[in-house]
Amino acid sequence: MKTKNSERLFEESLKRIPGGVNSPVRAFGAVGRTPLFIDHAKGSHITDVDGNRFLDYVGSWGPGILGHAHPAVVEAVQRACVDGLTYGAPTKKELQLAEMIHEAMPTIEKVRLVSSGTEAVMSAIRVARGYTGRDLIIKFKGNYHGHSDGLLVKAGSAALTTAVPDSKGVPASYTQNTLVALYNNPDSVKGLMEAYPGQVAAIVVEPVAANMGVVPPEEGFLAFLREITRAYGTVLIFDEVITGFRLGYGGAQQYYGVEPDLTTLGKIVGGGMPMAAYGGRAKIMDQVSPVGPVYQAGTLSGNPVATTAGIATLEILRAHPEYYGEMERKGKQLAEAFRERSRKRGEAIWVNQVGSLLSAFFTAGPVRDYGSATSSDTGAYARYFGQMLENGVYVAPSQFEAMFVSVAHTDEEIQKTCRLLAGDGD
Ligand code: KE4
Repeated sequence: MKTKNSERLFEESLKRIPGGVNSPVRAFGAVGRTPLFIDHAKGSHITDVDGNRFLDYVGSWGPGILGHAHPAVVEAVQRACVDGLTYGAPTKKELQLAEMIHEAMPTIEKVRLVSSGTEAVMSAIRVARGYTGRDLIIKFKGNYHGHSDGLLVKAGSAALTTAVPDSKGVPASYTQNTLVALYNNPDSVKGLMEAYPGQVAAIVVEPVAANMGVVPPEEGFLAFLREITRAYGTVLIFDEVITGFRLGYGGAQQYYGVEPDLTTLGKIVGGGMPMAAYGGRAKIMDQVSPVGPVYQAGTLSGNPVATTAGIATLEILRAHPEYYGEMERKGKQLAEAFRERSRKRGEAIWVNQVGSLLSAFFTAGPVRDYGSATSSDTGAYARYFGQMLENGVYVAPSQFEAMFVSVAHTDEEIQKTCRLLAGDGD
């Protein structure tokens, strides 16, 4: 596979951009290869600057649920652009998108549009603290909620102590209000809530974890979180930046039937443009300035072009509920192909799949939390990544990311991938 143009661009980018990329995972560090610079994308495929065309299972880490450059979305954005790119003033599109979000997820009685998932989660936590008057938050090991200081943490030494920074540049004082629990481990949550009774403002959770690879909630885990937060007057925040409009039009909260107090959204809600959102119960969201005392603002919040892309995307998903069943069927076929690969090759592979989200962990499994996920053989994953790339299939360049199926992946493309996964070549 020719990659000289990507190599040249990468070399030059390294001089101007840290790591040559604008987000670390894109650097292909975990798979030991030169990152591919993408030239264009359409439907289920991306094409790099050397003309290599790939079947894309990254989909920009989630936004690409309709496939790349969906004609209706592109047309709507093109039309919106000629009316002006940004006004810094309210528009009817923001109200239209807010109504669509509420209609899809009724727990979101009021919503603020922002520009990234990081901003959405950071703001939701601030609102939860403002609403409860408490400082502590609980997050889960292996869950990722963007790069705001208080969330770039790892568990402290003792189980019940506050977290420590997981990044240089984050002062320890910024993480002393963050506690870390274990995903799918109710006792770890109970221990923290009992150790800090009435002091925890919020529990923030990925209702399906997708940043340690895909790890679904075990039966009753989300309902347990709902119960214990209610008992302690703690705000339950579902970080649905990935699962929102992905697991179904109503997201994980509809899929699992558990209602959070606040929800964060991103990726799909912006249709591929820089937009995210946070929202929930009106009594909580009315804490937000200018109505309430919790400040949050943004120059490009609710940007008219981004809201257009989001509205066009959600309109298509709303009009086609059958898409979710189709994507789930394809996700199951891919999961089965990985299991067949494991049987045929005697390779330790554990697959978690929920709807159009899946991850193959190169470990015997079961993978149900951070510890079991990180027992994976990342070298085996890197070899699998290289095999797929050489065969024209682009999967996440990291064991700890998800594989995304889109509406645009055809049955023929899924079958081709399954044959490749099962080692039957093309
Ligand atoms: P952004 O700030 O990257 O828009 O969103 C942060 C975020 C928040 N919550 C969840 C559950 C997320 O998955 C993310 C971001 N996801 C990663 C992929 N796992 C983005 C990819 C990247 O960092 O380049």
